[in-house]
Amino acid sequence: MSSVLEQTVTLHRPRQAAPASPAARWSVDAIEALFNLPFPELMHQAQTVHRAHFDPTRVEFATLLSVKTGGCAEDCGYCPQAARFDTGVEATKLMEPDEVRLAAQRAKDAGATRFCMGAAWRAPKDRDIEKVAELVRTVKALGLETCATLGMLEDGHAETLQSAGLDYYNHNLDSAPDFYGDIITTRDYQDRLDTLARVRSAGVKVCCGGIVGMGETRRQRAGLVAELANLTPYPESVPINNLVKVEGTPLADQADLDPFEFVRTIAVARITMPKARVRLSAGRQQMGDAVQALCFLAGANSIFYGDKLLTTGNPDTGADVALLERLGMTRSAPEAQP
Ligand code: SAM
Ligand code: DTB
Ligand code: SF4
Repeated sequence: MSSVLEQTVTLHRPRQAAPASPAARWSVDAIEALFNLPFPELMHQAQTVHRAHFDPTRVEFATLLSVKTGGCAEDCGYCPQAARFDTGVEATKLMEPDEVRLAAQRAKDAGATRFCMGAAWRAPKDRDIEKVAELVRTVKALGLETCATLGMLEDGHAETLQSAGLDYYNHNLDSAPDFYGDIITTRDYQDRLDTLARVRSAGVKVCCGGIVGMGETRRQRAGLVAELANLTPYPESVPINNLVKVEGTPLADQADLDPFEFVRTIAVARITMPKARVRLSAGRQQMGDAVQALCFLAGANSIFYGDKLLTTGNPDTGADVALLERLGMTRSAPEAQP
């Protein structure tokens, strides 16, 4: 048996070295081994990586707006906006630029630096893209960073959005490839990867993450992080969502994920994608302040800021400002706009 000293020394030595070059791939085994580390060791590694690239006291505020809600043809098992689930979400048409301008101005006045527009589409049509491009121009003119999440893109769509001033496109892989089919059947993993490739080649930055707490195993959480970290390059923004259980969806009665497992997921995302904005995304309202603080310590440096996510609740802005203040933290300053 090893001595206490030997055990301590082992614990303080990183057990899982990062891949040698950016092109090297993270194996699921290596990522699962990070998940399996003792919590203090995992947190230490995550904080070391975080501090090498970011000021750990700063958090980005990104505000979401659902510009086209509900009525979606897809069957994503977590989603309140799928038409086939009876969730009480009413379908709306795409919002007009004036309405979006007002919401974006309010978000900016409240301290947001990024504004993300979500639409419940399987895939936008050419004319939808033209209309969203107008919304992007409107938001960009206010001096905010722009992001959109509209579903699968066809050739040329990402280029049109890029020309309008889109900074980021959000399209999540959502889960590990070997769990994905349990949650979504109407589009496959490769469709998602194809959209991400189109976004990347148009010169739009990639925002891509997933959801945990859907009944996946720890190895499958490692599988999701491996897919994200092995994208070349890895996404600039990585939203980690904790499932929001919505009545009427197939996942409404899913058992809660251990909060420490959520914190571990944030830490592992931070270690494997050192320069990404790791966003503590959906699920904060159900999480409590202490778990959120642990997520910041694990390397999360972005939140969705505003009373609503797309259709479900989010902590109110005053509570978020107060939480950061209690922690001696502040929001990130806007990044330089080109
Ligand atoms: N329809 C587009 C799509 O699927 O790409 C864009 C909007 S969709 C609502 C954006 C993301 O929100 C999903 O990929 C999923 O990760 C997240 N999301 C949706 N419902 C959620 C829930 N109940 N809990 C946590 N995250 C959720
Ligand atoms: C992301 O990863 N999470 C956000 C955003 N990207 C679009 C959406 C969360 C949605 C939570 C459920 C709802 O409010 O409808
Ligand atoms: Fe539709 Fe997106 Fe919801 Fe899936 S996640 S049902 S594609 S809105």
